[in-house]
Amino acid sequence: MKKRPLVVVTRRLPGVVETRMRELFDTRLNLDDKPMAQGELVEAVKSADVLVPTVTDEIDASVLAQAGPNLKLIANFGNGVDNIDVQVALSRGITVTNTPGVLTEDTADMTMALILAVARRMVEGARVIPEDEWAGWSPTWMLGHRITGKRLGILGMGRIGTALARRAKAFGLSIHYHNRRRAPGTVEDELEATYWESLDQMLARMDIVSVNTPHTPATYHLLSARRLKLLKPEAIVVNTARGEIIDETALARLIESGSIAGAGLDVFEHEPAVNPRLLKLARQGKVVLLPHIASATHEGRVDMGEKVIVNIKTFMDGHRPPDRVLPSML
Ligand code: 8YV
Repeated sequence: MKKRPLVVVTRRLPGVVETRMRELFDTRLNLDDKPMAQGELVEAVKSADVLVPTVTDEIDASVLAQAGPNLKLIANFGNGVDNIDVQVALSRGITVTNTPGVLTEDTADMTMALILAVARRMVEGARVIPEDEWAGWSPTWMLGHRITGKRLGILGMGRIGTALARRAKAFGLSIHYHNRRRAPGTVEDELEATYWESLDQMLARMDIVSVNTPHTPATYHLLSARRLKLLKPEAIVVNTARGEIIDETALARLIESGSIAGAGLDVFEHEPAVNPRLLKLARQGKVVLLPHIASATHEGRVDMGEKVIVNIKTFMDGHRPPDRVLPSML
């Protein structure tokens, strides 16, 4: 690869990251930060040596089919790579990298915050004073549910699932998990975690279920209508992974009918559109909806940018970039 590759960045990144990229590469930035239309993405892949997309860019097979011969690396600014058809990219000899590790703690924090927000009715409560509706304290008013002593079922015990488990254990929750592979004994011991080989059996026994698995063809609607019906009526569901993992309409219907108590969602099936049923439930205080901000910290975004730069630089220097996405991860 050339010494100064043409790097096309699809969205605005933190200033320090953009500056460093300009110093190192022939960088084309998206200064107005508008998500690129598919046509603009096609133009980008035709000319770029390296593309730096984000979750808002759909780098699908039709975009990749038009990639120019120079495109050798897609360095995703983000952990999840479900916005990219990685199989097609790899089959065309394009390396794909992501930014794992640096958003783990922030995402786990926000997952814990969502659990507390739903169980303790924080968003409903926080509206009362600004809207001048506080008539004063009452022993039976605005009661939520205690989380200490409850069972948390983590779907996907990777980095973020494990970081969530550490936090949740400190809050007195018992840790249960379902994962493709059982976690090492040392991790289970540390977290006093119970492994459930059967997701269905785990779901039926949990008070809180957290989705922390990547979105792949195998996890699409993993929480299907059938599985969601296995949950207890007191259960709550939180999702800081990807909207597609839950059948959102089924979730909304089950909350409407009282078969599930509530949900805390940071991600949605058709972002930025949000299912109108969920919006209605949010207005009723039954769900807490956040606009995909679980990893949104200044520190995290700079760290992600640095990871992108290291991946590009290593690749340019002829070495294997540290965060290559391999077919076994899909
Ligand atoms: C990022 C995320 O904000 O990294 C991920 O997978 O979902 C988010 O936390 C986004 O992906 C940036 O592209």
